[in-house]
Amino acid sequence: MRLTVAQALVRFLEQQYVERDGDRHRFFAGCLGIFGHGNVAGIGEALLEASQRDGGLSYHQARNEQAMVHTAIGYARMKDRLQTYACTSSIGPGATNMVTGAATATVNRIPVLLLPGDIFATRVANPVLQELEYPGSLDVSVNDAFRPVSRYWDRINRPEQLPSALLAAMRVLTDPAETGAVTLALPQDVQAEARDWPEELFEPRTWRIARPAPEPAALAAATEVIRSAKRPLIVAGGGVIYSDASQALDHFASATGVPVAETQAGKGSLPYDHPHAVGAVGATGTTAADQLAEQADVVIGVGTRYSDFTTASRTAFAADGVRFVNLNVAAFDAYKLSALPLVADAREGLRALASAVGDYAVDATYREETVRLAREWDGIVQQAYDERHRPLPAQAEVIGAVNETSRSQDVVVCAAGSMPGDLHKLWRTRDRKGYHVEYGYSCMGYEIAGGLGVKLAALDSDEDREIYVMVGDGSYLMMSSELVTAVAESVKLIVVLVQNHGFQSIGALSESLGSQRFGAAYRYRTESGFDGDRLPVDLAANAGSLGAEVIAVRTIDELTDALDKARASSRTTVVHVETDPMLPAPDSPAWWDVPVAEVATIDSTREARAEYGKHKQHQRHHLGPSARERDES
Ligand SMILES: Cc1ncc(C[n+]2csc(CCOP(=O)(O)OP(=O)(O)O)c2C)c(N)n1
Ligand SMILES: [Mg+2]
Repeated sequence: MRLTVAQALVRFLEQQYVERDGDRHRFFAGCLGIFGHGNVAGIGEALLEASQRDGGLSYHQARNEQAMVHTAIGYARMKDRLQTYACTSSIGPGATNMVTGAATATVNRIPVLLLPGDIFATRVANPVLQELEYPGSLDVSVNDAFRPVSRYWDRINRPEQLPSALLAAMRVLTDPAETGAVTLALPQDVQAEARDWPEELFEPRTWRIARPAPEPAALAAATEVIRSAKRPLIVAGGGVIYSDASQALDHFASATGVPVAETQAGKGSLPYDHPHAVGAVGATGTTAADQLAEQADVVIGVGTRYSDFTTASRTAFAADGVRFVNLNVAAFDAYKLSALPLVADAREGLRALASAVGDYAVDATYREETVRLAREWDGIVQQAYDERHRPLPAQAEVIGAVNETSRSQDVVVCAAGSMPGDLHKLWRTRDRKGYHVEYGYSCMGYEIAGGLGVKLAALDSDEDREIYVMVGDGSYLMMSSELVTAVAESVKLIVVLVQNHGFQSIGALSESLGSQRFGAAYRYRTESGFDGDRLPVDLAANAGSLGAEVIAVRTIDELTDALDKARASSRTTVVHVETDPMLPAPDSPAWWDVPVAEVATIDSTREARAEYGKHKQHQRHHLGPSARERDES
């Protein structure tokens, strides 16, 4: 078949399928893109042809290249990584705008295929517009910046290279241990070059998503440690969700009585009111999970990468001789914290463990303790939901109103600011896909664009889900552009825009570290800093100008009414609510390691440094069971 490189690439993408548990479907839902001279006549032309044939790859116009990667991530995460979008950009700034998106995907282990245009392979006309010339090598372009943030990176300098690059890209995208951003840089001249391709390249190809089983010896060792545990705790991460292991987790926890705590990506592994759920763990954890973590003798990590938020910067698991058993499909994560590694799919691993531990169960007092602690925390949550602060509500009340007016299958989406921590602790998740907080990269600007991807995924799966995007004023200002895309695609989102006049999460952090909220508020500059009046910024008017319906509210009662209206509407609706940033949500005493200046002229900094030093003493390296324990065993 005689096709251009771009036409061949698009035809190949159309024929890629994945299969898991007997379910087979296309891997690419479509291609998001913004055109410029680096892709308009190459990939752009190929997508135009695709739009004119049955089953051709669909094209979706985005407003910002970073945002379109977020949309692809939101989609792929909602689809448990079994389906995603490709993203095409021009060269130069269009391409580098995607670098942050690539990092977001790779940190979160979410598959996205990035197709940045690249400078001429032939170099006849160089430097092309937007080419950054690197005097030390004409082989370098800005697209080399994708290398460290991609799990596979390639540049197609000759048409003949395309087939092997495509197969390598698919292997990585569909490998649960390897997956992340895959970047194929496409020089703009090569995209338009034609060649005779072998027919086999365009035949349907099915990639089976592996569910590796644990190795018997590793399973036996893990079983022995778990059976010896008096105060075990499961830390459920994103891997539980992607592997669709909630039922297996429920079964394991119910049979053994081991309590289940959740990371940000793992929240929703069990419903919040499951008898063995103890909620969020770590720096933004519940008092229940964090107290159990502190005293746990065996921590069973399932599908978690143990970020510093999960381990409270390695202070959460404080018991002498605490051991870790890590069930993870990626060996890299399974070996963390000197754990006994169980390299396997989460669902298969949990099933194997459930049968291997036999009649093991925690004793009744521990079980009662976990239930009591979880119940106590739930009471604290209800109180936080029900406070009626005046004149402005607390953020926790806003979360409560959204939670209580949403249905169990609806999805809350968030990424950065003070809301992710509050949601982690306070959101009552009732559906395994009901909680979608991007906290691997905590990328401001993910919220609306990511929410759009979540909604597209729900629509494609014929699922009736409202998507509640919760976004701070800071994140909104950084990237609200995809409201326009949602309007253009007639995809409905409910956006709850929380106005608190600045980067208040960082303000609170700054204050706690003795830096006096420096640079965190949105105010006019005066001679002494940004401490003048509040800015006359009207984000409600801004959202309206982008084509969304807007409802501005002042109280929680008004918010509840507005949320009802937003749900009844068929259009994307932004609910604007102002909150009091000085009303923090309830929390556990957990710590987060953010270093404070060792010397300073400012008293508040010196005091914070002294406090910092105290916390540092509790930080653990987790290099393995102590020598004494090794001798005993
Ligand atoms: C792209 C990006 N830049 C900077 C940060 C650091 N950061 C984390 S939260 C935050 C402030 C967010 O402000 P807003 O959305 O208003 O939420 P609030 O903190 O007020 O709750 C900043 C600057 C980040 N996470 N992402
Ligand atoms: Mg804010």
